[in-house]
Amino acid sequence: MRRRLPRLASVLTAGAAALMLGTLGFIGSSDATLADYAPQQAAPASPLAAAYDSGWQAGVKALGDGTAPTFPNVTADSTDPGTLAWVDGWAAGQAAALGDDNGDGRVDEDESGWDCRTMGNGLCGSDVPAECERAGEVLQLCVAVTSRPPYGWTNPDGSRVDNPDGRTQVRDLDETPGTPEWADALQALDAEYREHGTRR
Ligand SMILES: [Ca+2]
Repeated sequence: MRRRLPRLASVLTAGAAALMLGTLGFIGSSDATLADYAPQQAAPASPLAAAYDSGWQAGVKALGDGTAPTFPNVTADSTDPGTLAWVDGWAAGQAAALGDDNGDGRVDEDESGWDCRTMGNGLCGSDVPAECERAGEVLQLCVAVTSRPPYGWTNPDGSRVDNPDGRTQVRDLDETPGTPEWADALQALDAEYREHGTRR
């Protein structure tokens, strides 16, 4: 998690915050007031900055260990500049805590809050061998095939088949990585391993 300093400039984008207040039931059932979130440190230069900073702290506190942004449950005048600054601070504080670098409410793969172990396909860059870099939609299949050890089997007629490890097999494919034909070839390698990979 990374914390950035509050940016007062985003108070100027308060129009977006007002829309959020209007559409998400901000005015309504309530068990807290703005007074509950009074600034806990020396007052910044202006009331708007103080409201923003207070909102930031309240937002981070309300987020706790959560992984998705939340909305403040307080009653306030949604046209008041101080309220808008406070809500702006709330959203910015949560975005910073979550690592949602562009503040769009979602942590995407290229953002600092992304955890490759638990998000998306659960694969981290270091888990993806070079042979699978262009795998696209069949990435997981490719990673599975390339993870396999060398294996072989003896046919009923006595002939012997020995396959190299999965990475070598994928590298040796004639098809161009990323094409449907290549995906079909991966499927074939996978099927062959499932059929023969545990026999000796
Ligand atoms: Ca984002």
